[in-house]
Amino acid sequence: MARPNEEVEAALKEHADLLAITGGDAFKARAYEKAARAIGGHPTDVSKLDAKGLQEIPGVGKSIAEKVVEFLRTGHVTAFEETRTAVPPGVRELLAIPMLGPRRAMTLFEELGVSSVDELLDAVHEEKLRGLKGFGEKTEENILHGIALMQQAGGRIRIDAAMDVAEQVVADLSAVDGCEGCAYAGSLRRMRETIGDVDVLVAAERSGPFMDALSNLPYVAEVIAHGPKKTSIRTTKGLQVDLRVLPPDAWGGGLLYFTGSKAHNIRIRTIAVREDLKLSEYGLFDNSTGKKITSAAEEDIYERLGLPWIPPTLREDRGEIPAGQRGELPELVTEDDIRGDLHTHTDLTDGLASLEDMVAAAAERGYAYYAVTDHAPNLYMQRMTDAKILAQRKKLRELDRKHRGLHLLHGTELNIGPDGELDWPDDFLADFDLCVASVHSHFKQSRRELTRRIVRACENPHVSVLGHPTTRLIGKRPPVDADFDAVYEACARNHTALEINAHPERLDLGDEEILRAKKHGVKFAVNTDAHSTTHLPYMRYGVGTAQRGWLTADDIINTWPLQRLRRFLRGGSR
Ligand code: DGT
Ligand code: CA
Ligand code: CA
Ligand code: ZN
Repeated sequence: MARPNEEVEAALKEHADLLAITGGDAFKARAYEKAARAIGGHPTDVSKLDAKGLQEIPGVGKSIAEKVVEFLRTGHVTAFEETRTAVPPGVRELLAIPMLGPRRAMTLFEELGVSSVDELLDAVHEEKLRGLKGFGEKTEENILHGIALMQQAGGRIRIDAAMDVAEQVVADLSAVDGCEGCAYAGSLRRMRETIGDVDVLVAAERSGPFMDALSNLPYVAEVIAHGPKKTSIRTTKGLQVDLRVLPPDAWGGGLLYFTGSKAHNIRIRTIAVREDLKLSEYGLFDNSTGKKITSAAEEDIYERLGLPWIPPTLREDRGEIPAGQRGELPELVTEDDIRGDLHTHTDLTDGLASLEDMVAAAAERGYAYYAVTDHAPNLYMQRMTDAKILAQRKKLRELDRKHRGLHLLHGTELNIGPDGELDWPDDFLADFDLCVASVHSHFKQSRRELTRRIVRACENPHVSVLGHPTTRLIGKRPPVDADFDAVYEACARNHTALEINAHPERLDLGDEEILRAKKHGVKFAVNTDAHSTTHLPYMRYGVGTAQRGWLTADDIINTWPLQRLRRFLRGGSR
């Protein structure tokens, strides 16, 4: 995704929040929020557009377009400064707390003088929030929960943001003279759902030029440490990048060590010790003579330890080492195995791109099939009607004829109501090629209610996929409290696939849940839930998460040929 789009999105969103805080025009705040979202999801780089071009983006009028141009030219917007200075930095800090919201942040400041997360915690514990206007019974609990979520995320960042930075650094350092190899390692190579810092490795004879190059990159805000072995910087967005330069003949040893995980490293080091070998970041050595055995490639080191090469996404000490010793590692799904996306939206509901544009982007990705699944009527704010969805079906069938090699499926994303009820009667659902069903509200029901509700939806014969099953938003909203073993059981029994939602904010199911679900013999679908053409490439994060859950292509219905997928969608097992 184009970096400038995200930066503009963040700037406009902040302004919208600050307007809401200062009691400004609510209409104006909403306009900024809408424009922020549209620009964030715009398929092309907005820094290449002038004010006129910007105004062609839905929701961007003349006044906002001019401010975006100024922001892109100077990095700030003069007209925003006044609102910005009216809000103390501490209140801006409060805005980062999930579930608090701008208005309550301002009330806390005005009524209680609270201007930091710590002060807010004190105020809650001293029961000072009770009786404040707009703070209900549950607010205290929600605030404490929001702060806990924020601190749990502990400065870790979303995988897509880390990936953007890592790929940029790798490209920039690969262009430096003397570079014989460059890659990112650490949690990002293992595709963990959040990333603490980015670890980059370079293979080269001399380290100096790379350490200097990193420190001088334009997006570096601070050099934390600069040395011959390791240099660490912080980017303008606050992400730390660690660089290590290795001699080319020690590449494999270094890559293995710095990929981790630490738990995996400790395990394989124990195997080395048993064979009187020593494994370090420099490679594998004979313990008695100190002579180097091998270090150039990861494969050679694993082989000398009696192991096949272990894919980074499995290196978490979750049984991959004994499985490798037995020759029983799974043949992991790859992005190449994915033949289509089964959960996507258009601007008929809350998507940002037209049906035509979404389909063209899917064709561009070389998919064999592609499902359009706009929201159904029970999400009232989306204003779906029978007539609208049927008109879309007709349009989609026509488009399907124009796209050779890409088969279009007409689906919908149903809303699982509080009692597990769905939007349309069964005979209407029967005419869709595919129904995804998801929970979008009533997250706080009791465990029994939630379990019954989700199971009931999965039992509907027309539902083929349970969308974002736990509804968690990483760092923002916890998973719902349901008996997921019962849900997975019901999905297996009813041939309902569990979604692995690939959006980096969701990654739902996550790796641990996938491992648990697989034991029930259930199938999965890796979907992007794209609301814009720029979201389709999120597929890679879904596949990474599926790999971390030890899944093969056979476990995932959207790797299957169309005929087999269709049998599954009709309710058959294979
Ligand atoms: P992160 O950055 O928190 O998302 O997670 P990682 O896994 O990238 O951890 P990081 O950046 O602290 O270190 C990168 C890799 O270096 C880690 O996965 C394994 C290796 N490593 C770091 N410290 C140690 C250590 O004390 N012992 C061992 N065996 N390996 C370590
Ligand atoms: Ca790291
Ligand atoms: Ca690190
Ligand atoms: Zn969706």
